[in-house]
Amino acid sequence: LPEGRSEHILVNQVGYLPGASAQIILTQRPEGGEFYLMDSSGAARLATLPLALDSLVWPSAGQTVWPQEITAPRAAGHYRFLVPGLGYSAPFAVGDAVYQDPFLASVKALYYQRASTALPERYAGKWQRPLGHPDTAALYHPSSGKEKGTLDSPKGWYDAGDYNKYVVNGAFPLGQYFALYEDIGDPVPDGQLNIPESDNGVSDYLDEMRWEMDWLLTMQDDDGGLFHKLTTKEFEAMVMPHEARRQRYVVGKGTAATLNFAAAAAQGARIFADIDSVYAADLVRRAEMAWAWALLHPAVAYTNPADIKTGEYGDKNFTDEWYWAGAELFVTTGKAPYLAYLRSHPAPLHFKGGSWTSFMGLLGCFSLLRHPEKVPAEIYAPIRMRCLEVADSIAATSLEHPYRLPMTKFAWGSNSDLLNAAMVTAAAYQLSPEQRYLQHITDVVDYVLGKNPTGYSFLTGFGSRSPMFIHHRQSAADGIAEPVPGLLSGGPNSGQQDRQQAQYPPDVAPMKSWVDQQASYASNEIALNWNAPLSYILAWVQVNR
Ligand code: 9MR
Repeated sequence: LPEGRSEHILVNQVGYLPGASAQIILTQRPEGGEFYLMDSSGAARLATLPLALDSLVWPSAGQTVWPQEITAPRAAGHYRFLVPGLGYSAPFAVGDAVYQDPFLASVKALYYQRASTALPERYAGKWQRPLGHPDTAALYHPSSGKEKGTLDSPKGWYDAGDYNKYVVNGAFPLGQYFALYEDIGDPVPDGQLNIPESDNGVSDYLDEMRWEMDWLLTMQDDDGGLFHKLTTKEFEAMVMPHEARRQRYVVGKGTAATLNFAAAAAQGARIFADIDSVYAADLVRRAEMAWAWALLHPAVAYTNPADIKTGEYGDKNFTDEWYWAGAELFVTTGKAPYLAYLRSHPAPLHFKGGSWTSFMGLLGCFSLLRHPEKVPAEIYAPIRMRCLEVADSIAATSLEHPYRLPMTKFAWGSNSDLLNAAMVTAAAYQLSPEQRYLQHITDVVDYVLGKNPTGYSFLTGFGSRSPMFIHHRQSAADGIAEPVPGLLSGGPNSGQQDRQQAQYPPDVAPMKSWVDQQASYASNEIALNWNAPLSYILAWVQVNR
């Protein structure tokens, strides 16, 4: 039998829940009719498994694949596969809490993204760093509607590998994080995250969420509308936060930012109600002010002014933003105007490839589905039915794909598109616990953590082969070999918008269009709204399997 680790056996490098049904992929022809489950040292043969010899040519991965069905061992431990003709797989763990460490890291990553604070060694370990971006005096850009003056707008999380703060992509991931809290209860009780607020008697999870919510509140103008973003004119160089000192501006004001804020603040009000009723009441008031502004300005699309070159988060279709805000405001307040909105607008419950641009409406639907006692049956029933239909279609489409994925297009942030799909099947599972939904969810987890054509686990710090050179300014500039842990790389992106800077292999297949290079902002960046559904799914799957 061959020795050594084979690149041609694709497994979840973190591991499996005990007894889980899963698929692994071989990308080279195996020999014989069986393969073996081994202990992690590779010395002891624990089980013999039948080898499926059917192969499939899959051009979008540039591969021929030999998928194998497996059942994870029931006994907790560490294992590998041995495939005759190929060699050993990466090691993987089996256990009830196998995703707990990656989950906690994915939440702790938000702490590492904090603006306006130093990260002392006590909390940040070797990724400690000085304070960056106090953001106490961001200049109003003319596009904000203000002619002069500055805004005091501290806190919040850096959006991604860059240091800007965008309202659209602050509120949206916050909504996804809130969804987890509402679906499974407090996933990180006080004292578990080792952040400065640990041991203050409040959930560490909510302490971390509040860092972002507090910032969003500063971005609301007196008239109720939300400025679009707080940003430099151009992206900073790959330097540490405290070295990134270019002037920051408050830019734009628009319907998408305003409605997303309304939604997240209204949802946050429910979540913070038991912990801080004054804060919660303020969130409701601010959310209603935002909704009122949006009624007066129902379709103000944001586009970058000529002198602003940073991320746009532009979206000209507000259907899903309206629905998300209306749904959260209705569930929180029960007031008639929000109900009227829901009655007169069909739920935008569809899966259009999983991009953030059309996903906010789904968050609204999930909140309605979570509160059957509050939602009139004639609104609830069709949303419930539609959620199951969409999940059925996601699960069925996935079974036709050799990697069991619901899509064939791999765009910017494709990993988040897949995880967003899993959030839909998770919502459906909560309505109707069908095995096929759960299977889809664990298949997505397996893909992200290593069972994908690149052979990498896309989560920094987890898996035997994970990104070392993410497009993330701190990780690039801190002089520490390991990137900040718990960050999800965007994943394969056939668009290769960064091909001038990054080196892709020639003619690389769409599902392999990813490189572990700092320059690759289009495939190997990280972003809040990519970590959010990962955190959701990792915690959710451990509770709901
Ligand atoms: O996630 C965004 C993706 O859908 C867009 O195609 C891309 C280009 O506009 O921008 C992505 O968001 C980036 C944002 O604009 C700026 N911060 C980094 C984000 C992740 O790359």
